[in-house]
Amino acid sequence: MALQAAYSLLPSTVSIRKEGKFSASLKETTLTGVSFSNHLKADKISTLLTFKEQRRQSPRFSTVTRAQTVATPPANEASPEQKKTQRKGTAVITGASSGLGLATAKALAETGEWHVVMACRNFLKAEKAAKSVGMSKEDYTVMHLDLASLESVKQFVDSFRRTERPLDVLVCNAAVYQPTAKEPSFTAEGFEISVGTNHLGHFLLSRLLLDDLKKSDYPSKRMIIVGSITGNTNTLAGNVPPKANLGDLRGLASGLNGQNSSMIDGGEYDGAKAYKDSKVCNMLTMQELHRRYHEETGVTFASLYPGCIATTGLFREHVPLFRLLFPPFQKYIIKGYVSEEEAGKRLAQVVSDPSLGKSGVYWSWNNNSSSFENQLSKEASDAEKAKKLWEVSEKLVGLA
Ligand code: NDP
Ligand code: PMR
Repeated sequence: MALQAAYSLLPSTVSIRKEGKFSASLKETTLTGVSFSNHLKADKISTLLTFKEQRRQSPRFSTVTRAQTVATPPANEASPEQKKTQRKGTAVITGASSGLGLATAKALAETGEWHVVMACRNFLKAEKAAKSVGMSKEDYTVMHLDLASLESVKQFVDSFRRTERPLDVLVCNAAVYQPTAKEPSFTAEGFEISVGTNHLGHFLLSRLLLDDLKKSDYPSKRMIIVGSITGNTNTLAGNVPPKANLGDLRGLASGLNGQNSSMIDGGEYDGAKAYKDSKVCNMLTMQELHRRYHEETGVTFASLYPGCIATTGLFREHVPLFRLLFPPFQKYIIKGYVSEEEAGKRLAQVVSDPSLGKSGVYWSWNNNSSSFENQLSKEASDAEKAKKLWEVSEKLVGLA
């Protein structure tokens, strides 16, 4: 939290030291918010930063890039594969009433090839948002979904099925971030709200809608769960305290209801950490879905870091000074900033671009807005942890 105050003092050099774990210095750099190991040459890295923990965790850190750059045509250019499609695709996007979700809905609707189901907790806000970005009535449907209630998730699935629309792509995008909360708040079923909404709500939704995706005859069926750099401790952003850490999942296993703990690792409540933990859960869930279902169903499972969209509603509960300084900090110092529009185009590529059809991938974009397969941190790619998370989450949402 002390770091937030540091924004008021930010010069062109940023230094962080925390418990001797790492130190980093940024000066005249062009950091775009992607994993250093993918992005900077080894010689630059060594002059820019000493990243002891990273080196300990990943011997690959000092070697440059296994990332693959893929040339991606703009989302609104129809590929031959898309042209063959007889009907519009249907994409369900959670949290499409603002920020990334809304920008993605708009980008998809504009192609004329997608009908977007905006799955939102605030029906009126979503309707207004769709109108405000100029989406045409025939390109979207707003449906109620409150991810902080498992009952609402089930009702949404029932209502969606009643529309008799096929499901071709599901985008799990909605999230809450409570960095300044002193005490945890809880979902309808009593789970800490960040993990309850961002992970458990989406976990149930994705499990229930997998059957619907399976039934789709669309050429490329996809399920996308939005991740983030801040959950990945193989990056500088992921090393800004408090760091994501699920531990042995003891807090989650004991119900995440504040009686034993409201944190997945069983520790003291920290709203910023709870959000980052939830993003690790999102990225682990995507990989577990891939391992369990990709071959059997042909569904592509993917996650992404769209860039730092520093102006969205995600930061609505942050202190005013943070909201003032975060966008210029990201634009001019970190150079990780992307506009909502650009981020929406990126997520729309993961939805529909044939060149991003590979399953099990965590996508990121470089300075030229070219997509590449990024590497997840040790924890966010831990298959054992993903399996355990899956099993514990199944129990909590009533699937096991
Ligand atoms: P926004 O706050 O603009 O969007 C979040 C959306 O989630 C809103 O539409 C919000 O609805 C919705 N939402 C929140 N709680 C619920 C709920 N209980 N049920 C249904 N919907 C809910 O933030 P962003 O656009 O920035 O965030 C979108 C995604 O992008 C998140 O997954 C976030 O983790 C990720 N991300 C964002 C980054 C950034 O820099 N902003 C960076 C990396 C990842 P409402 O409008 O009603 O509040
Ligand atoms: Mg970060 C490469 C550097 C980088 C990137 C790409 C981000 C992205 N951040 C970076 C660096 C730093 N941040 C540094 C050096 C600092 C210390 C001054 C810093 C601080 C910081 C704070 C206090 N950053 C933040 C916060 C938040 O509250 C945001 C957060 O963690 O939300 C969970 C955030 C973010 N930084 C990012 C991104 C993308 C965020 C938004 C969070 C997300 O959705 O994951």
